[in-house]
Amino acid sequence: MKKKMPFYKALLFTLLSAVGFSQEKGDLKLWYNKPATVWNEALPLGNGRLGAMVFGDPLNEKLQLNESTFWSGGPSRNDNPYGPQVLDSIQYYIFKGDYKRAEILSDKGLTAKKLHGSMFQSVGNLNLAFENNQGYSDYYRELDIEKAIFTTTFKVNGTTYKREIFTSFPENVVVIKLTASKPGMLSFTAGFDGELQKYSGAIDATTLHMTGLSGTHDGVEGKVKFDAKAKILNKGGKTAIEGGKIKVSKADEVTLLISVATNFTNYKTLNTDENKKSSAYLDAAVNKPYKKLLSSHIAAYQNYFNRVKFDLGTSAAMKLPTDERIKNFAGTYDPALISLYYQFGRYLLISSSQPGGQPANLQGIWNGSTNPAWDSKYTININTEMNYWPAEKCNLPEMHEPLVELIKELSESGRETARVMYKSGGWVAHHNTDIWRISGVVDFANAGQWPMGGAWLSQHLWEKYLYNGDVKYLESVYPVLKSASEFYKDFLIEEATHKWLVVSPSISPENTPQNHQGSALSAGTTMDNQLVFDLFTKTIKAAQLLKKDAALAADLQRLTDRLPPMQIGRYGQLQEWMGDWDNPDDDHRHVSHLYGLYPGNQISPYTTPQLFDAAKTVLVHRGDVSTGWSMGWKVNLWAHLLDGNHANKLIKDQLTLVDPVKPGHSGGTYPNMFDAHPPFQIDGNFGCTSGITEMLLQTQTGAIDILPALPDDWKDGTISGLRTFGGFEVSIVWKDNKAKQVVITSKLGGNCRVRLPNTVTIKGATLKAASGTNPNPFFESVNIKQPLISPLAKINDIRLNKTFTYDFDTQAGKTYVLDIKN
Ligand code: FUC
Repeated sequence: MKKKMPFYKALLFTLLSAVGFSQEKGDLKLWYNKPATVWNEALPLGNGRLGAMVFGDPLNEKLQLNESTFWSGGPSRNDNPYGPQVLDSIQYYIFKGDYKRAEILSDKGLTAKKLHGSMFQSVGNLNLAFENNQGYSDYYRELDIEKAIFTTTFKVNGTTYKREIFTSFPENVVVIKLTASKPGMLSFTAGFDGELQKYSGAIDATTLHMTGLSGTHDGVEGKVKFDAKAKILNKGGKTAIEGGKIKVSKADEVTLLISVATNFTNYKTLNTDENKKSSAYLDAAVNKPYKKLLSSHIAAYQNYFNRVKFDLGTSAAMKLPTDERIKNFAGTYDPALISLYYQFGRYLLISSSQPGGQPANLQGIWNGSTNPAWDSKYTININTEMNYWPAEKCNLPEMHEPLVELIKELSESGRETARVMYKSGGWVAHHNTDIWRISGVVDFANAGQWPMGGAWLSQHLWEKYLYNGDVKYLESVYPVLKSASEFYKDFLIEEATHKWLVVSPSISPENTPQNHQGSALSAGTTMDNQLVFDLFTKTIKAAQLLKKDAALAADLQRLTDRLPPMQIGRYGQLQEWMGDWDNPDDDHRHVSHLYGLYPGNQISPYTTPQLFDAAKTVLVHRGDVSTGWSMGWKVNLWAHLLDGNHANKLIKDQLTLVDPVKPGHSGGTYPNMFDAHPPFQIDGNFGCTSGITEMLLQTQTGAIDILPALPDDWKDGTISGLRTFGGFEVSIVWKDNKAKQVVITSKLGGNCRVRLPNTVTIKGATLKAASGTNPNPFFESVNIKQPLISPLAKINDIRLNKTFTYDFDTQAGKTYVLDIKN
C-alpha cells in the first residue's frame, strides 16, 4: 500500500513549488566526460566496511579496494613506562618557564618508544583489461549520490557499453554489472593485484582469489590477513583461467561480485577466519538476481540519505562536468554545487561509517596506498571529531555509532595508559589513535604531548544524548564519561600565580607560542581548560540525571570552579595560552582555543559578548585560506560569529580546484570532490558539510536559531530534515533572504524555543515571547562564571537586537508550522 504523504510534507512541497523550487534531476550527481587517470579523480563507493575507488577507464577498469579493518601491525600498545619518573620534573620546568627542558624530558619519558600509530592500508585492486575498447567515444562517468551508484557509458564502433558499480550495504560485496548494446561484445581479462598480496590466482574459471598480510610498521609485526574473492557471472561467451587471471570472451553481459574479509575480530583479537568470511558474503550474494541486489542496496542507502533535502536553486553552471564547475566556482553563480558538496558529505559519512563497523578515519575508508599520509589513522586533536560533526544534525545518528564504540574501547586501553604513564585513575588518550586503540604519546612532544583526546571525544557521548534524549543510551556511555573526568580529577595541578587548576604538560594543538624557546609545551592552554570545563560539566549533569555519584559530582564542581578563565589578551584576542603569547601574524591551521565557540558552546554573542568579540579577533588574525580541514572548521566558526558572508567566502576557498597530481600547499577540492589538506583528508568534506548546516540552523545557543548566518548570495532556498537538540526535526524555506516558513516536528515533546529574524504565527500551539533560561533541559545554557582579564572588547549585539525568540509547548510526534509574518 502506498503511504500517504504526511500533511506537513505536502504543505512544504506546495510551498516549495509556490516559491519556484524543483529539485532538478541531476543535481545529485558528480559527473565527468573523461575517465580518471589518477586516484583523486576516481570516484568513491563504500558501505562502511568495503571501500572502492572506481576509475572508469574503458580500456583498463580499475577498482582500488579497501576493507576497514585492514591495518598494519596487530593488537598492541604504546605507553611509555617512564612517565612517572619524569612527570614531576616536566611540570616543574614548565612552571619555571624552562619549556625546552620540559620538552626534552617529555620526549625521553613520555613519548612512545615504539608504535607511533598503525597504518590503514590498501588491499589492492581488481583490474579489468578490455580487448576491444580502443577508440571509444561519447564517454560519460558519474557517481549518483542519491543512489550510491557509479556508472560509466561509452561507445565503440556503434556498440554502447555500460558499467554499473556499487558496494552493497545489505550484501557486503562490491557489485559490477557490465553490459553492451549488442550481444557477444564483452571480452576482457580480470585479475587482482596488491602490494601486500601473498597469493593471487584463480580458484576456478569464474572465481579469482587473492590473499595478503598487513605491513609491519614501527616495530609491530603485520598480523592482519585479508582474503579477497571475485566471482564472475557471465551470460553468453565463456571464461577460462589464463596465467592466474580469468579471461572472459564474447559475453553478452557480466556481473562481478567482489568480497573481501580479514581475520580482525576486535581491537584485541585476530581470530576470524577471513577465507570463510569472504566466501560466506560471496555465496549469499551469488544467488540473488542483479535487480534484487540493486534495489536492496538503493533502499538501504536511501533509508539514510533521503532524510535531508537541500536546495539552493540551480543555474546554467550545472551543465558542466563537476571538475569544471569546481574550477569555475569562484567566478560563477553555481549554488547547486554547494548543495551537491553538502550532500556529498552526507554520502561520504553513510559510505564510510556504518553501525557495527569502524569509524571514518583520516581518509574515511578510501586509501590507495600501503604507506598513507599520517597513516590514514585517527587524529583526535580535531580531525576525527570533525568527521562526526555532521552526524547528528544532518540526520545520520546511526553513522555516529562507530565513533561511540571507538570511544568505549579507547577508554579501556586509555585506563592502562593513565595508570602506567601518569599514575592517575580514569582514562586518557593523546592526539592519535588507530584500530588497536593506542592511547600513548606519538610522534614527538610538540605534537603528541596532548593528554586531551579522551576529553574531546567524550563530548560526543553527551552530545548524542542531547539529540536523542535516550536515558538508556546515556547510562551505557556514562561510565566512559565518568572515567574521563576521573583522569583530570587526578591529573590537574595547581599553578602558583592564580592557584588555578591546570593540565600540564600539554600543548595547544600543534602550535608553538612565540618567544617560547621553540617548544610547544605549556600548562593550562585555553583549549584544555575549555575541554575540561565541558567534560566536568557534562559528567555532573549526567550523574545528576542518572542519580549517581553525588560525591564525585560535588568534587567535579569544586574543581570546575578553579579552572582558569578564558582570557582576553593585548590585541583584544582570545588568548590561546595561559600567558598572553599570541602573535597576530600567526596563521596556524589549528584554531584550538576557538573550540569554545564551535563545536563547544562556551562563547556566544548572547551570553559572553566580550569573548565573542575576542574570538572574532582571533579568526581575523588567523586569516582564511589554510589546509582543507582548517577551512572547514572556519566555515562553522564564521557561522557561529553570525557572519554568513564570511562563512560563504570560506566555502569558496574550500571549493577551489586542486591539481590531483601537483596539489600545491593550500587546501581545496580535488576533481572527485574529495577535500585536499593536501593530500586528501576527508575531515574537510565533513567540516564544510557541518558548517553549511550551522549557517542555516544552530542549536547551541539555548534555542533553535533559524538562518543565523545566511549569506546574501543564498537568496532563496530550502532545507528539510535537520535535527536539533531536544529531538526536533526542522525544515526551513526562505525567500529573498528571509525565512518564509519553518516546520518543526517534535520527537520528545517539551518546550521548543525558536529564534528567528522575523515575527511568526503558529497553528496548533500558543507562542509566548521567550524569557530566561530555556526550560527544555536538552538546550544547554553554559554558565561561564569566570572573570575576564583586561576586557578590551566591545559588546557585540548584532543578532540579539534583530531577532525574535519564542517559546511554545510541543507534544512528541506532532508537527508545528510556523509562518513568517513579514
Ligand atoms: C593534525 C594536523 C595536520 C593533519 C594531521 C593528520 O596533525 O595538524 O594538519 O591534518 O593531523
